[in-house]
Amino acid sequence: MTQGFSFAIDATDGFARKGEIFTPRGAIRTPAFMPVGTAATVKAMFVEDVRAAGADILLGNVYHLMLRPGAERIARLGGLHHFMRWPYPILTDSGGFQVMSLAKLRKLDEQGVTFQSHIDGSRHQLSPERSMEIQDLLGADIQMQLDECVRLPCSEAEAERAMRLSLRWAERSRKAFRERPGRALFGIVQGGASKLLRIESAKALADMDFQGIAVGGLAVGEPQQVMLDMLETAIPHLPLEKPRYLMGVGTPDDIMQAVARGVDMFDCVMPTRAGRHGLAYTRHGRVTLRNARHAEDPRPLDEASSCPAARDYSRAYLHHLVKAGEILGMMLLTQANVAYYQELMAGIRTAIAAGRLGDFMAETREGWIRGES
Ligand code: PRF
Repeated sequence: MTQGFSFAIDATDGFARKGEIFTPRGAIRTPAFMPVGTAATVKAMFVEDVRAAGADILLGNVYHLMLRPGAERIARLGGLHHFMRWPYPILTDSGGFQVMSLAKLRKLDEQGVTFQSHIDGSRHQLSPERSMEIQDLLGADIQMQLDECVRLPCSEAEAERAMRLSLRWAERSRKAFRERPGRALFGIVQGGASKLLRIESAKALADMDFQGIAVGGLAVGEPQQVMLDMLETAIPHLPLEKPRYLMGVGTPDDIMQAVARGVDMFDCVMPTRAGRHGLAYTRHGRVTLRNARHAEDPRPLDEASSCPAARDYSRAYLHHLVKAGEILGMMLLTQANVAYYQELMAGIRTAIAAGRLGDFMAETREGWIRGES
């Protein structure tokens, strides 16, 4: 166990857990949602507002930061926390997933991935060892092993090859991880849509010295039920006492369903990306502000929200800002969405503590449906 990093569960409801991860940079209340801060910024938001919305931890990306401005440069400037003025915990993703979705001319072999930058075409290499070095230079509190995520659907043979490669990279990542007080390394379960492969991956990672375990390779094109089946299959083989992180998920409903199956942490671009595209997530469901029906609607997104963006601005004004392509529209909607996701997580945690997660999920879904007009 890494000194200075710990996880304590204080309530359970079925498979769902409520707890806290303790790090020297602060506590992370779980189940937690991590806003995505890909390029050392949660796009369109001040870090003070991200914090005020209730976020305990942000996600950063090795892939983007190694290309621009560079991990060594960030280290010289005092590390990622200081650079972006976020003194609380940061988790960094290892880069493989982003290489596969963003880079050009990718080549993957046993050693790692070679690719061309999507920014300027320059050539780069990422191995488990280099990814760990970069995450150390950034100063990430929670670091991720390098893995290979295959898109679904894919053949069993392809899923098996990527899962086994990811296990070998897990070993290499573990060896290369720079142990420092309060810093943690998470392994990543792969295995496509195969229950047997998922179980094998989960068991192998459970036996390795990780401080937490992520489930990767989901929300990559499969129906929600397949994702939930894979979680139900893999999670019973993971250690009870370590945090579990479902990578890149998801919609508010995905999150509630995954929590009910024992997931503790999430990240997703959905609230921030949707905000930049005129889409709001609220207690009353999704609101497409571009729609003409909001043009003269004086009501706010959510009169009861603690977020000023959701509570104090009319839908008519937000509609106008979005239609006019005004930057403030993106800022307000991003803020409202990040706040909604954090309110949802707070509601989930309270419900688990009260042993009423099922009721909370039903009430929350009812709110989304009732609000649709
Ligand atoms: N692996 C890594 N990062 C990820 C994923 C993965 O499988 C996903 C899949 N949803 C999102 N982000 N390293």
